[in-house]
Amino acid sequence: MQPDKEFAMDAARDFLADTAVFRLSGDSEARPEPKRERRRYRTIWISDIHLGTKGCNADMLIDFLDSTDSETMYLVGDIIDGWRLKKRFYWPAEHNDVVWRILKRAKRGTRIVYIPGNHDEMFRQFTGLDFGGVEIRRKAIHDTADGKRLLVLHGDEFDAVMLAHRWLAHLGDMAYELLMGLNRWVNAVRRRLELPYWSLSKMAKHKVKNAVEFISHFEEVVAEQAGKRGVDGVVCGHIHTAEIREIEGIDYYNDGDWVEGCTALVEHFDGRMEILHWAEEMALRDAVAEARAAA
Ligand SMILES: [Mn+2]
Repeated sequence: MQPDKEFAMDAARDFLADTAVFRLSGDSEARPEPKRERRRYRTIWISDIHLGTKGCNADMLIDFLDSTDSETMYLVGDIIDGWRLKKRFYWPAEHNDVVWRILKRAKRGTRIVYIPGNHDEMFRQFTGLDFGGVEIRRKAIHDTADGKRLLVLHGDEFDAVMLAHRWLAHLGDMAYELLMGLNRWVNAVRRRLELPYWSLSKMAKHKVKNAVEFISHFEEVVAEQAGKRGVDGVVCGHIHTAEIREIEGIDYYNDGDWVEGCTALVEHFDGRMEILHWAEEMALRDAVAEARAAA
């Protein structure tokens, strides 16, 4: 092993030990994987999980991971919220279970590419290395089954270009945290009333004109930059807004988040792309099971 790689591995081990990420619940997950038929996809993209924060919807993500499989899986950044963890340590068993499931996927043969984002940028120093079958990369090129070249990156690299909107992003951050707190309350009540999961900020985002402008501007900037790099399309995360949209001949894909939207981007075996809204998928599955039980 090269000395700098050795150094990086030591640093990685120190970081993981510091944040206690991999030593909290022994050597396996708290909740075993159920034996369930899995939907198979060619590719899965997920991002903005924010493990280590209360906002993370780990339960729903675990359900998603237990229900799907793919040849390749991209983790498109903000998987672990390193900055938040440094401020206040928060790491429940379900967050460990997410990490275990991803590592087990790699062991079973799924190619896993991890592209750290701005909240887990401490992992960017390990770009080029592989940990337990997980490739850490700054960005990636994905070739779809129908011959399209897609640039895959987190998306914060365009924050500088979005400078004009930065004050809004800041304001947005505070409002967002407030909203997330409210979102948890609303859904705790809804759960008790046996009502389905409902995304408050998803609604708010679409109601607030500025936020809508910010999002569409971000999408245009990302698509334009991707076009300059000569690819057919781009996959990113970062703004927690799932989308499939063509912008001036460039395919723009955003896989959303697992804080409130709970979405994943998938590629079918024929190259067709789709956004899965997991709360809806779970509700549908429950309705089918209920109907079967009643029949
Ligand atoms: Mn981000």
